[in-house]
Amino acid sequence: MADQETTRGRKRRTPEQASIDPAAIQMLGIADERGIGTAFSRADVMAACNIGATGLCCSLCGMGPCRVIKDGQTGVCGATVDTIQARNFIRSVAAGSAAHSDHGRDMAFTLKAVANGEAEGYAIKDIAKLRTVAEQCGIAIEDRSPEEIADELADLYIDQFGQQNGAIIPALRAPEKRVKLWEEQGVIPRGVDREVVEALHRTHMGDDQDPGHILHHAVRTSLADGWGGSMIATDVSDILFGTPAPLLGEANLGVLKDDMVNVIVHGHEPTLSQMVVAASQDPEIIEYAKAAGAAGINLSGICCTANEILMRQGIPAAGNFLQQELAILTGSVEAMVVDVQCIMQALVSLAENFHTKIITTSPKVKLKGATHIEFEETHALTIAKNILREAIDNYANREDTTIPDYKNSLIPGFSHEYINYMLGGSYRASFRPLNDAIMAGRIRGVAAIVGCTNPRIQHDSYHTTITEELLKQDVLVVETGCAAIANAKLGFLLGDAGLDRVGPGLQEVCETVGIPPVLHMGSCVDNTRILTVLTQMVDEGGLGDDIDQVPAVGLAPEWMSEKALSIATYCAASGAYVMMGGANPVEGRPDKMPDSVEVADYMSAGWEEIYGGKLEFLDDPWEMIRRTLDHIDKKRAALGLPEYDPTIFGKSGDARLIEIEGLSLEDRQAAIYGQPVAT
Ligand code: NFS
Repeated sequence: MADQETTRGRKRRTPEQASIDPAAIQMLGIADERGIGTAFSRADVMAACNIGATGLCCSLCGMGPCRVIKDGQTGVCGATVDTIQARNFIRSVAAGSAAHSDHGRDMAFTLKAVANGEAEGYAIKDIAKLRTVAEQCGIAIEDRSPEEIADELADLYIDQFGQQNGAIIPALRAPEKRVKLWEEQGVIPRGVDREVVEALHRTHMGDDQDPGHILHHAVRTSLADGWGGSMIATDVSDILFGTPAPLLGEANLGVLKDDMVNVIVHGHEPTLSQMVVAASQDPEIIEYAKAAGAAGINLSGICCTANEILMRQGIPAAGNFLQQELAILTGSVEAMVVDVQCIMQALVSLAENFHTKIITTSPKVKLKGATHIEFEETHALTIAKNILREAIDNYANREDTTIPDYKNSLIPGFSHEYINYMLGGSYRASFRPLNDAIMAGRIRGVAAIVGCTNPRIQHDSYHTTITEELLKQDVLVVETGCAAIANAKLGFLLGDAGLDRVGPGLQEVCETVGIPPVLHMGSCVDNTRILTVLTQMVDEGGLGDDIDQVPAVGLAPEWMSEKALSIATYCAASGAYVMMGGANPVEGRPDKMPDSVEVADYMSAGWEEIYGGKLEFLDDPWEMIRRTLDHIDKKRAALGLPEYDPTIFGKSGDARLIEIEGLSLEDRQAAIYGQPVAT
């Protein structure tokens, strides 16, 4: 592709080539003017190593690193390219699974502390969800206080990490047929930590060398994430902070304010950010900000922390992954408060050009040169207030600011509970209308567009190209993570604003139910909500008896993190067709070995045969769109559903009313019912 050629030639891209987001383009211009580097410019001058990027480098022992680039070449130990690629891949899956799951573990510990009155400022917000989840886990709920139930649930969740044998409990929520398949294949995780540790053991020098066998364990390790650690993280976040429901929010750098103390929370775990939200609304803190000459405190988020507080409290998102540096470049950020994951080390040196304080808070993550204020749940609110005071004290040091005048409104908060409710109404929550719409062909199928942004791809461009086209093709889109923020910035996540850009059948459904055509379902750990929706669609009936039969596809068009590889693997093993855009970590073949495609083949055709889902890496958004539609149509045909035909829809709902306006009563009745209605 043209952009990549440019990158390989180590020429700098213009801001317009680097991003499609006008706010990002403006800030990249300022970075260039001031000679300040960003991930975009570093990606331009740092060409990716094409030996490592395509999986041809093994650095697992001191005899190497070995680069397997010639026909017949192996590592010093004899390791073949397939073994090396499978080992590198599972190590990434293990790291991704570990990151999500450790987040889930911390949430479970917070639940335990809250249940025992040991966590300052927290409470059990969603008792209904606590009871539902506890019951699903076999915990008695009758005549017990929320704290008693939460205490037992927390213990059960904590046990899922260290369990040695059996099956982790949340995995059993999958459709019956899927659970049976996993049992037959021997991939149900025994315990979250056990699978991650075993992945590392198996890839130590001299252990597992059969690529298929290694990838088999990659599946088990990833399921420990999606149907284990991440699912626990989502459950506990909802119990403690409330299950999301639609509300109004805003996204992009334009949410920063010139006359207020701007504090950005960046990272992933909602334990800290929720407390910063609470502290920012404290009258004493607001007064403190006013005394410093500001109009108040303006809180916003970056990355998945943004999604957590956006979908629960409507706190604006300043941007997605690639905007963390750009936010600081505005000169208007008093403090960027980070916890874990997706935090660039470059933040500290970048912030030295401005007054911005980078504040680390997790005992697991420190950045040299940053201020460390360690977060402890026992006095969380006090610490959150201290962090905000630190930011307010820094307001006096602010110099010139350039805040881009770009932001867009959105409606986030589509938890699976809410989708169920909105489709059925309060007395009959149900997925029936969604299934019916798919079965009738009003909705052609469903696409989950998720994951990161990556400076090697024009920022936001794959996300938005794919979303835009699939909506025209009547595909309902659900989103999480940085993908959701990318499309929010383009206005797709706001009911009416996006509806003139979607196909006729999908438009009818959106108008009837009152939803945007793109549903924001949360952060990356909340991809588990998508698993739950797919399971409930299967349970509702009419779309087969397992996830692999549902006309649905998963896409991570601009992936970059190891967490994305874990998500992709558990989705494929759950029955979904998953496409990743950009770099393919199992692509490389030594010269003259074009037929040897074992690892890539195994993840595609091999997994499809076993799990009905598959994983592919593609670097062309239009090819991803083509394959998405092909797959959806193939699944529709397999279910015996009518062929997708957009010409038969778009004549009911609001469109119909507009069309018949001005007709006589009889003619209107004839238009609607085929004949006048006798009175
Ligand atoms: Ni997901 Fe969320 Fe964004 Fe990618 Fe990072 S924030 S956990 S990994 S970059 S989507």
